[in-house]
Amino acid sequence: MERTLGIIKPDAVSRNLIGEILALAEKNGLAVRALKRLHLTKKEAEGFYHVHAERPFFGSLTDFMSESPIVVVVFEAEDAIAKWRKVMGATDPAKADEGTIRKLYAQNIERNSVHGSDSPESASTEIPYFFSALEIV
Ligand code: 3AN
Repeated sequence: MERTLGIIKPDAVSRNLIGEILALAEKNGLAVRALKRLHLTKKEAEGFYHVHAERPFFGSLTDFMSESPIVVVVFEAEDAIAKWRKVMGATDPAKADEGTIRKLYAQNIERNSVHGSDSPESASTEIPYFFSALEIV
């Protein structure tokens, strides 16, 4: 079994899409092992996205991620990382497959409703950024 970090981003939480997004995940075999709603500070958003610090969209992305609450979730499944990324769809909603979360709900490439770890290495740093071992059950 593998674990991955999912985030329901501010654009989706503020449009009351938490339930729809979790339902799509669960229907695709991703089990929720930990879940919480929180409002990141700008500094906390910068810490989470530090690998993108040099990208031109870093300032705008971290403003967006700290504008209003998010929901963070640990999913578990066989191949959870790939499975969740398939359910999310491509980063750019214009390129996302039909039926994916980003095709259904994303507003643009930045306000794209969800995040998912992209490798076992990123999952192993992203999950503990938000959850202690005692919170994952
Ligand atoms: P993904 O979330 O699909 O793994 P990344 O890791 O390349 O994509 O990008 C992280 C986040 O940065 C995206 N979810 C999106 O919100 C934002 N982002 C990526 N590319 C762009 C871009 N060209 N312009 C604005 N925001 C972007």
